[in-house]
Amino acid sequence: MKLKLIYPKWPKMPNQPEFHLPPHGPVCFAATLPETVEIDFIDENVEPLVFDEGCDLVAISCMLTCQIPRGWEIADQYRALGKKVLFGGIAASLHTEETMQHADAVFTGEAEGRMEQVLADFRNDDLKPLYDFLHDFPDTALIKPARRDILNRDLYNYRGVQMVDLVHASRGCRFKCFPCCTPYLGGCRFRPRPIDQVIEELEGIDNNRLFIVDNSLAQDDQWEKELFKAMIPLKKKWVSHPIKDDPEILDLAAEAGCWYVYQAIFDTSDVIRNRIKRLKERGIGVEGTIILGTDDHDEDGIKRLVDFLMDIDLDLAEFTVMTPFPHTPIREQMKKEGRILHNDWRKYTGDRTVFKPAKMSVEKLDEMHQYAWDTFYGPGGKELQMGKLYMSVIQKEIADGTYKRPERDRKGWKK
Ligand code: B12
Ligand code: SF4
Repeated sequence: MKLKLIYPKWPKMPNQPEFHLPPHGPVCFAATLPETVEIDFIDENVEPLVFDEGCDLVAISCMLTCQIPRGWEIADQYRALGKKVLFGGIAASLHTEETMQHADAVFTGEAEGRMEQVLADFRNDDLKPLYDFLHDFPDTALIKPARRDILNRDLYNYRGVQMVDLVHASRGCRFKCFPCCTPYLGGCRFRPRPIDQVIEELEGIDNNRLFIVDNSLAQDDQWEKELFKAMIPLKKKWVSHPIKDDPEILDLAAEAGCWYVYQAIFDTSDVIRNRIKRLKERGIGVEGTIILGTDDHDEDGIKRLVDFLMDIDLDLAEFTVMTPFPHTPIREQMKKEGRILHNDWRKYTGDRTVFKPAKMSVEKLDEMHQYAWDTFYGPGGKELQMGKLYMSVIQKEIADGTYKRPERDRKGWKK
């Protein structure tokens, strides 16, 4: 059976350098399919989609709200050609009813252990409009190594620099932060994968640089310590969401190759200042993720926050405008207050204001968002700072003998 698996294009944030990471949802989904399924994968962010008919079933994987309208367009076009279309991924779970209008079947939730039935229904011409597994979580031991072999790896490097490969060691999140839909999707119970399976997957990835995309690694101290200890011999270099701010765990993370972490920064407190200091003392870089436009932010507050970020010497900052994504606590609150301006999902990119801010106009918040990027990075933009972080990883790799120089051919950089 031939399956065309598509990851639709989404609008990138103009302040971000134009690089692409290999998608993770589609390769994890691919790992849930029987080997008899022949997969033709297209990531429309890095290559053009050709509407060919040489497939039995079209599967569309969407992660972001701003990506799903393009998914619907693709589905409509394929269905007009007489092809059956199956949707899945995070955004399909967040926009289920709308997506059902463009699909023969929508799958919500996690796919491990569920695809045999869906494929059997397809073969019997009996696809159900909805396969709802949203809050029925599979055993994490069923998660197999992602099918990275379906990716065209040459498309995921940036000016000759090897980008990261994505991997995850757990699902679910114990926390319930106001802007986040992850508890709705993955549940509020931390669900780690068996560590030996994670290590086996890491060993099999032909890339020394990884992005561990788990929601937060700071969910279970014992598990986190065991994971980092098991990772030390691999000598991988990795980026992740927060790790626990605990001296022993931070030491282990550094030893296990932690290169930099994403750290949400909401205020200018000493708690944040000291947390960043402890990471940097261990050679771990920090990319702050900063949401602008919360109800306590006015123009002055945002200026003070940006000054603080420069003062604590963050390596990178990612500024987004608060966005009421579906199934988040903040959306529920704003709906009640009548502050959501529209549901034009293509504009839910995280870099434009789609709600009425409490202490500013919409235009002022957009202006302050740009102010934050320009002031923090100056004329070199994020590219210059990213270059520095990549130099730091190259130095770490040279120090432990894992550095591989990129190859070059006549046309330019290869890998
Ligand atoms: C990795 C990640 C990224 C990476 C993506 C890299 C890449 N190329 O894929 C990067 C860093 C680029 C990114 C960016 C952003 N992200 Co992000 N990201 C994530 C994260 C942490 C993990 C996603 C993931 O890989 N999960 C693991 C995989 C295995 O799970 P999965 O995709 O659900 O796949 C399973 C099933 O869904 C199913 N499945 C998948 N595909 C298919 C297809 C079919 C046909 C079927 C049947 C099943 C199926 O099978 C898989 C195995 O069970 C999620 C949070 C989360 N925990 O999910 C946020 C998340 C998706 N991101 C989010 C956001 C907000 C963003 C940003 C907008 C802003 C930001 N700063 O966070 C930016 C995008 C800005 C822009 N416009 O450019 C939100 C989404 C909000 C929304 N509704 O759009 C999330 C949910 C986090 C949150 N805080 O709420 N992100
Ligand atoms: S923002 Fe991170 S820590 Fe908070 S609920 Fe979402 S995934 Fe969990």
